[in-house]
Amino acid sequence: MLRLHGFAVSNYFNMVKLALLEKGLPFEVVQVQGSQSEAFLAISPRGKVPVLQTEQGFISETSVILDYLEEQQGGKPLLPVAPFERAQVRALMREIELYIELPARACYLEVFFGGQVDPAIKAKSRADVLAGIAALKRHGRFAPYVAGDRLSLADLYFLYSLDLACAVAKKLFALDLLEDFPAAVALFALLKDNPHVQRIAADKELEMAAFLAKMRVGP
Ligand SMILES: N[C@@H](CCC(=O)N[C@@H](CS)C(=O)NCC(=O)O)C(=O)O
Repeated sequence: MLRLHGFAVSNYFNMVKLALLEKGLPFEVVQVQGSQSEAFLAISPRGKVPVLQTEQGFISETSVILDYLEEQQGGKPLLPVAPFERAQVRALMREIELYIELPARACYLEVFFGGQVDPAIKAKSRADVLAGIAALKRHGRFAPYVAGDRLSLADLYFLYSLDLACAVAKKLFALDLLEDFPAAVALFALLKDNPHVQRIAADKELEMAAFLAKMRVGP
């Protein structure tokens, strides 16, 4: 059986978990946080979660795990069949990851863990996240899902990245990223009704307080 290593507060872990649940693939969770311990680096070269354990070995990097599940394991497809449409989904995934999640991540220390982020990094994060949101407005179809009329891998990146970027923008920049983005608001509402999304949110809630306490660096 597939084993998914990670923890319920991790947004990347939750992307893979939602894919597994949507596909109806059996899996078990191995509870672990990313680390630089020798033992963990042996299964995840950069020490990050998620990691998928298969019969052949370990796979790290969320987008690669998602591709593997798509190619190998059957279940409900989360990529379209036509190569051009698949490319659009993959481009949207990449755009959300590189231009929204990663710039927002530069500020998680201050927003969630009580630390301080250098003002220059915050200014760059603000500009980059705004440019990323503009790109998503340009490229996303929101019909009603990010890439069209079906749930796809792009929705997993949307769901578990935009929420964090919104928290960063609200707390550090007093900005509402969804203010002029009604299609994104509607998609969040739609996804919130999905029972697998609800289960993941409940699992996350159970672990949240302990995780925040463990990560806290400030007063
Ligand atoms: N590029 C990685 C990013 C995964 C990632 O950032 N995971 C975080 C948890 S959400 C992590 O493991 N952080 C621990 C660390 O950086 O030491 C992926 O796509 O899977």
